[in-house]
Amino acid sequence: MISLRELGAKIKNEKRVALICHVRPDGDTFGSALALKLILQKLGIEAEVYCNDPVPPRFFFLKKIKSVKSELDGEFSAMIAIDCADITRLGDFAEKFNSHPNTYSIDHHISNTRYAKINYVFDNASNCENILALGEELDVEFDSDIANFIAMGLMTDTGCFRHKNVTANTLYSASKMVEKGANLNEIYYHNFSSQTPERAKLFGKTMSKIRYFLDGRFAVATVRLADIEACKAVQSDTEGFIDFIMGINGVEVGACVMETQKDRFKISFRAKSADVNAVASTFGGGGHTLASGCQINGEYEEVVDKIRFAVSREIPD
Ligand SMILES: [Mn+2]
Repeated sequence: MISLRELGAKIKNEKRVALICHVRPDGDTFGSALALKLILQKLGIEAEVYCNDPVPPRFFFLKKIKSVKSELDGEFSAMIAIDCADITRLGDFAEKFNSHPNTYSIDHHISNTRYAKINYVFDNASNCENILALGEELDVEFDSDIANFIAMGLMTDTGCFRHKNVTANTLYSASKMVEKGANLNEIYYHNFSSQTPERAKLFGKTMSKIRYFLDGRFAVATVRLADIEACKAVQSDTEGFIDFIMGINGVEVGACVMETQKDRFKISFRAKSADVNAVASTFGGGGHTLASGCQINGEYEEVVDKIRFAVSREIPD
C-alpha cells in the first residue's frame, strides 16, 4: 500500500479531481468527500463530489451538501473513490472509474478489494480519520466547514462514539475538530435524534407490544402495515428500532419483523454474541454475525414461530 506521504505528494499534482461517494450514502462518505474537496480547493486543485444516489434529507442541514452532483461532468486528472470497499459501491460510475487511467481509493474497510490504481486503505473507525490525516499531511489549515464534515463521519460511523470500533485516535480527532469549530450537537441532532411525529408515534406503538420468547432472551418487535397506516408513518421510519430492543435487559437476540406486503415480512436481527448470520441464512438472507436480515413469506404467527425456532438453536442454554 502507498504511504500517507506518497498519497499526499501524488494528490498535490492533480488538476481536476472527481470525488466519488458510495451508493446508499452515509455521513462518512459525504463527510470524507466534502472535507477532501475543501482541502484540495485550498491547494488550488479543482474538486467535485459525486454520488450515484440522491442525498437523503437528513443531510440537508449542511449548506454545502447542495454541491454534490449526480452526473459526472467534464474531464478529470484523477477519480477518487471515497469510503468504497469495492467497485460496486460506486454504482453506475464504476464503468468510468474502471476505464480512467488515474484512480485512487481512500477507504477504511478491511474488506477493500484494491480495485483502484492507487489504494490507500487504513483501518480506522471512520474514513474521515484518513481524510484528517491526509489534510494534516498536506499542511492545510482546517476551517469550521472541514471540521464539521470530518466530525460527521467520526460520529456516524461510530454510532456517536458508542460502538466497539472507537479508538483513542477517534476521540483525539473529534477533539481536534471541535477545536476547529465543529458543532457536534447539530450533527448529533440531524443524524441521530431528529424525527417526524409520525415516527415517534410508530415507535411507541411498536415498543408497547414487544414479544419475548426463550425466557426473555429473544425479543421481537413487530410493525404491521396497519400500524404504519394508523400512524401515517413510512416504512423507512422503522430504521433504528432494532437497536433500541438490544438495550433491553436479558435480551440476547432481537428481531424487528416488518410487514412489507400482505404475507411478506422483512426481518432484521441483532445479537449480543449469538450468530444471527446463521439464523438469517436459514431463510436465504445473511449479513454479519451480530447483525443480519432476511425476508420470509407467510402468515405472521407462522413467521414468528419459524424465527423463534431458528434463534433457539443459536442461543446456548
Ligand atoms: Mn465509512
